[in-house]
Amino acid sequence: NEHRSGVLWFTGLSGSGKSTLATAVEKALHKRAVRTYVLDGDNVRHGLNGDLGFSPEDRTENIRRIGEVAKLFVDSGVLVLSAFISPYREDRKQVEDLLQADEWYEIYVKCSLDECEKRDPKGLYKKARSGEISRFTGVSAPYEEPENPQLTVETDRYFIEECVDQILDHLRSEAMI
Ligand code: GGZ
Repeated sequence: NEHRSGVLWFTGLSGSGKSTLATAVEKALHKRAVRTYVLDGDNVRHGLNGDLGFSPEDRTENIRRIGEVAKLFVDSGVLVLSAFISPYREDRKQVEDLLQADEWYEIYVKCSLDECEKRDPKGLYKKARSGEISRFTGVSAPYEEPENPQLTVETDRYFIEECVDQILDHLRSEAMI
């Protein structure tokens, strides 16, 4: 099964659904025999980036290393699905610049802060509001929305399955799969 390697870069607030979407898209791609790898906090922030926190400098370094790792996977022919807040436009641009134009797909996982806070799956927004967690994205740290993402999926308006279909349609239209 022919497919081009590249990076689907999911960016958005905590609780917007980045990892859920990346995993669901991966499952759909596996049915089409596409080789994939999901990079997210679970497999990166504990190991490779275990030394990094959430200061602006650490977030930048977090994204830089993830970008380099994603590039290695792309070189090996894999389609990478990366799910990090990646709040800074400049940091995302640095990753984009590591790749060829047709290897980079920025996907904005758009969800209102209000809805993310309602979901609050790990209770982190609550802790951020009470001050127990400082510099929390959307509450006490910035999130810079993408200006020209290849695709925006609105998880507060559509079901996850619909967002997955939107992403697959886009990949097909780009002859990625
Ligand atoms: C934002 C934080 C913070 C702070 C811990 N700000 O919903 P989660 O829990 O599972 O996803 C969030 C994750 C963000 O890590 P990233 O590597 O994606 O961030 S960045 O791209 O900005 O480097 C959240 C948890 O870590 N978390 N403290 N202060 N999210």
